Amino acid sequence: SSFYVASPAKVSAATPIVVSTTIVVPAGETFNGNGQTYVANASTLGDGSQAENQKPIFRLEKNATLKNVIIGAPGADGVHCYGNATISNVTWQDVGEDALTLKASGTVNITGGGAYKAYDKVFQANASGTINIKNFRADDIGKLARQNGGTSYAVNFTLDSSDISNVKDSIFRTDSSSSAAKITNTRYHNVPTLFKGFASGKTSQS
Ligand code: ADA
Ligand code: CA
Ligand code: CA
Ligand code: CA
Repeated sequence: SSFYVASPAKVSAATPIVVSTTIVVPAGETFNGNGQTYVANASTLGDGSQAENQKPIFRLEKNATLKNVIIGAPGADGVHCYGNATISNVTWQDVGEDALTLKASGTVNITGGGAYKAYDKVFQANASGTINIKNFRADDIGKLARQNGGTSYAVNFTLDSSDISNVKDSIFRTDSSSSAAKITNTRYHNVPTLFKGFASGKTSQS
């Protein structure tokens, strides 16, 4: 027979880029993902479970920028920032062990994008510094940001003009009496606690 069957229109998203070795963004440089989706090779970087010591998909050296990236599953250990970083329009569709870690002191400015399905933490501060989150969406998470447990250095957290929903624990959590957190102009749905562990006078919400 001689039926002619047309190919279906291509409507699905492009195939994800499977990252087998951490992509390093050198100091001061910008990595623009142009909206493409990146996932970890589970056997080399990590399966995105709650097991510690998975590797990141992206490692940003000081003053690097990551923009227009979608991180899919498995997300492994997400993004590691060694000092100041700019994170613009990055979406974690299914956060792995966590989404982003401040590994060396600096300021991380996260603008736009979002994070979904984080069993525990989205942003993890393992060094002193500042984490500013703006125009962000997060849903189905444990905590939005957490200073590494038992540490006493200072971390300043801010959250502005964002939409946060379905949180199990809190927005910001620390064990350090010198850390601070400020939330402005943000919408919540099903968020039990905004701040956990901060000293009195170190938090504000408006
Ligand atoms: C946990 C763990 C830390 C560190 C952190 C992280 O808090 O206790 O040692 O691994 O996760 O950076 O994911
Ligand atoms: Ca962890
Ligand atoms: Ca997840
Ligand atoms: Ca981690």
